[in-house]
Amino acid sequence: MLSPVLQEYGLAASAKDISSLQSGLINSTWRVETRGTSYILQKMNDAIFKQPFLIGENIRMISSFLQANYPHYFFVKPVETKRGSQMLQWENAYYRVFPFVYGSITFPVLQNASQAFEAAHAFGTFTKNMELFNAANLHITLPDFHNVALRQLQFNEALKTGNPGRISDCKMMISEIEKYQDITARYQSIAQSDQFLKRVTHHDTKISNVLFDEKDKAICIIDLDTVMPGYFISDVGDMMRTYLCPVSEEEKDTHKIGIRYEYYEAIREGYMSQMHSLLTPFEREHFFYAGKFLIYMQALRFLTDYLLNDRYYGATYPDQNKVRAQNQLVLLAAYAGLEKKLNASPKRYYH
Ligand code: GN1
Ligand code: MG
Repeated sequence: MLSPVLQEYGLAASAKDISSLQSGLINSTWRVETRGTSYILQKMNDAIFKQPFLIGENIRMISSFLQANYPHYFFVKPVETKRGSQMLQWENAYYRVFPFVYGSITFPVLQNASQAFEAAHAFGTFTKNMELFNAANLHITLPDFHNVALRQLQFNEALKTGNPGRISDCKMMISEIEKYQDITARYQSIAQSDQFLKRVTHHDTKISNVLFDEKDKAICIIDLDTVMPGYFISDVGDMMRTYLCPVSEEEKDTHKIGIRYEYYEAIREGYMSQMHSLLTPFEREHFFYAGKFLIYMQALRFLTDYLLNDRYYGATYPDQNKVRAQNQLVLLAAYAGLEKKLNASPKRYYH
């Protein structure tokens, strides 16, 4: 079924093996082995990315800026089709191909704090290198993606229009959410402040979006679909959400959820070694807040989706989005409880 797509890339004849890769909740991904070379093929979810071609344009702008200003910065560009396009439309779906980076490994969860440092350093370097590029030139591929105030409104709406059985089943979680209204209020003051800047932001800094070499050093970051103008709390927050806990958002056993302090320090060191001098003092004060902001927003998004019958994330078993929301709320409570301790840990910002 993918053969006409590969044909457009001139790969159909040489493709020997196509295997599906489990990566992310939104797009579908395959590894394509051809004689001599491997590729990553992705089918975009156009129910979510309504204008996939804008992603291609963003990546084109970013890659030419980096090539001109940081020629040694390693960046994986999409492979062009035979007609010279970075994205292919075929039967109402959109596809892209990337070269597979030889020797690279990805991790579903982090195995040590040094990987957290490496990943945070890599995402920090990306934003730092893009500092002189005008972020406002990027297309907004997902409007209001990390606008927690809007996510809050959507959640409030789901409480009125959502599945009544699910709403009553989630009473405890719904009242737990109410305890965190200050997170949304704080976001609103951030959004109004001229001391909080919109920069080129990745918006999906999970560990599987970093390619590592066999010595655990980051090679590069991938998955630039959600690169848009944004606040640093989006990138740092998603690192906190996904690196600090020893288990993933899918974990049902909430006793396994906890915060690994040394990973927090590693994120801070890795990111700040690149970004400290660019952040305003007001932004720096919000380093811990970044984690609360993102974990809370993800809890809201999973619970909203559950109440609306899983129409965004889908579910492989009936209560999956409820499990994910519960997981994120437990993580949020654990994280929020450590504010003093994490803020007090020594800061260095070198390496
Ligand atoms: C989605 O599919 P993936 O893993 O790249 C989502 C992120 C969420 C994440 C939660 C476009 O990302 O915002 O944090 O699921 N991306 C989109 O697993 O909604
Ligand atoms: Mg993604």
